[in-house]
Amino acid sequence: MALELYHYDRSTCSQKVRICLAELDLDWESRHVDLGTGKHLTPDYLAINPNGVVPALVHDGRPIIESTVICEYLAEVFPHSIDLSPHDPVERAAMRAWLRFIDEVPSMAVRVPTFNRILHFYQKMSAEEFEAFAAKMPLRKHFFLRMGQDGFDGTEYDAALDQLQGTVARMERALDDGPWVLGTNYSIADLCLAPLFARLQDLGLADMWAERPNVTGWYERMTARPAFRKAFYEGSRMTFATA
Ligand SMILES: N[C@@H](CCC(=O)N[C@@H](CS)C(=O)NCC(=O)O)C(=O)O
Repeated sequence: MALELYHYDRSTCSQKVRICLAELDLDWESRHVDLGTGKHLTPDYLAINPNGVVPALVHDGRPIIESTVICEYLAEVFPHSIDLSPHDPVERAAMRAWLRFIDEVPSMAVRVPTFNRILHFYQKMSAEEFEAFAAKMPLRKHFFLRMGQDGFDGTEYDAALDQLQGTVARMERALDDGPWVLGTNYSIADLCLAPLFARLQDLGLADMWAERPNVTGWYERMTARPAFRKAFYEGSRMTFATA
């Protein structure tokens, strides 16, 4: 099998890549990595992705990591069915500026409300077990230590929500020239944003764009795409059960 995707059903970063694979109409072999049981921290997986996070793509035996990089790679190597990246270098640079922003701002911010809703998982551990668990994270140790077993405090939570609201406002302006964030052409920027909105919806935060007609229309268009539906198969949305 040429393409193997190491991913987790409910990971937003994995969802991005699954949308991209579906848009490009590519067949891939699923390697499900269960974050709940720490499969992303096993030596075998760390040999593929030393950052100990999902997703990772393996193409003909060669690993490619970082969800946004994977999407750009796929669009470059398999451009058959749809152009997901502009040909014009200036437009491509504009797309990459969006991708950088998405990785640096909303993708980080959305973790704060997400993890505050799954604290029960960490609260089952003793303080020592939690510290040992955090220490195993190649990339996320300090994120988990800042969160602690009681979750992110009001200041950090408010800052994250402010960054998410700022993202929605920025999109609303960009979508004046829509229907997609770069204008007429659907691109990797749209499919990287979509899972963040699905997560906010699952968190009960969809009010954030209720008064934003451009973003509302964009999300409706996005979720109507066959690729979105394929990527968000049964069991891939967060339910935030507390059991
Ligand atoms: N910048 C990385 C981030 C990947 C990432 O944070 N993945 C999360 C799931 S969305 C993960 O594996 N988390 C593991 C954990 O929280 O223990 C990418 O875009 O691929």
